[in-house]
Amino acid sequence: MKSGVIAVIGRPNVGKSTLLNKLIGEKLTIVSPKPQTTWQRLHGVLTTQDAQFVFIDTPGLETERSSPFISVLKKITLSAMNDADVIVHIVEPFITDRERSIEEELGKIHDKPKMVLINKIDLKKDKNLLLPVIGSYADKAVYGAIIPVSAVTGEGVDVFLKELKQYLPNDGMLYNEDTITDKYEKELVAEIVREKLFNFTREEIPYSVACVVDKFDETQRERIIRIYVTIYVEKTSQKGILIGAGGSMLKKIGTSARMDMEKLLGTKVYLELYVKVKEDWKKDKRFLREIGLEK
Ligand SMILES: Nc1nc2c(ncn2[C@@H]2O[C@H](COP(=O)(O)OP(=O)(O)OP(=O)(O)O)[C@@H](O)[C@H]2O)c(=O)[nH]1
Ligand SMILES: [Mg+2]
Repeated sequence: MKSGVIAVIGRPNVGKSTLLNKLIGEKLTIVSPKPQTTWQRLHGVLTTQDAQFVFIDTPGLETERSSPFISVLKKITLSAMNDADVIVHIVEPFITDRERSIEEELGKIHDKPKMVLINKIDLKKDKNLLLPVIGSYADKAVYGAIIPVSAVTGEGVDVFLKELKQYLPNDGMLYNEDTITDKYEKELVAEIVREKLFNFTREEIPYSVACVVDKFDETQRERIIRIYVTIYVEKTSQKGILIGAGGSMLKKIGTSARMDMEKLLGTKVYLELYVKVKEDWKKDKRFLREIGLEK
């Protein structure tokens, strides 16, 4: 049995989280069409007959903008890269200076194998158009393998796992064979609410909210789990938008989140959402620790 830890990195929105969910075959980590959806690192564990792959989903690497919060996210990605045995750089089927800048950073890491996955190939009808893209990632000889994949259709994922297996350094397993993640259910449900905020709200709102599970009551688990979540926003004006006219927005978020939670937890869920204002929560180290974004 071979095993190893694989950091899945890349620019925001390239499909890192979608790929991790596809690999594990469960919706573990949240996905949205907006950049910078993932804030946490999350382990997704895939155990096959002769190998155990521990994938780490990471926040997207922002190469052009900077802010104290972007630095917090970057630190999380760097820590995952540090802890990993293999680094997998996810890109879309093109190359720009932003991919080049990540490639350059990876070129400085000599003690770990690196691969690049060219994702979203389902969007390229003419596969011949991929050849120059593959060529441009081969240019600098940073990557041990360059593999076209689609995290949505699953195309290329087998080839990727086969190649990746050769790089796994350990003998034996790192996690129990039936473990699929390092996160508690309570942490996963907070993320589900955040995903709905990313999918249903606009502009700065999704980037201003943090979700905390105040209570996760599973004393009657067979019948129902009762979950109470507080959504923290940065400004009073955001609270109004989030609640919506007559509570309509909050209701929409709650219904959709509850359905996903029921799927994840395999039982009925009663969900209550509260909205509170917490100015400058992004600068509050203690709060960031509480939601798992600081050590
Ligand atoms: N067509 C297509 N869309 C994809 C594919 N993979 C991901 N997407 C879409 O790309 C968008 C971003 O996906 P995510 O998985 O959230 O991307 P991410 O890299 O985790 O993004 P951050 O967490 O923001 O860094 C979503 O709308 C996905 O549905 C793919 O293989 N094909
Ligand atoms: Mg993500």
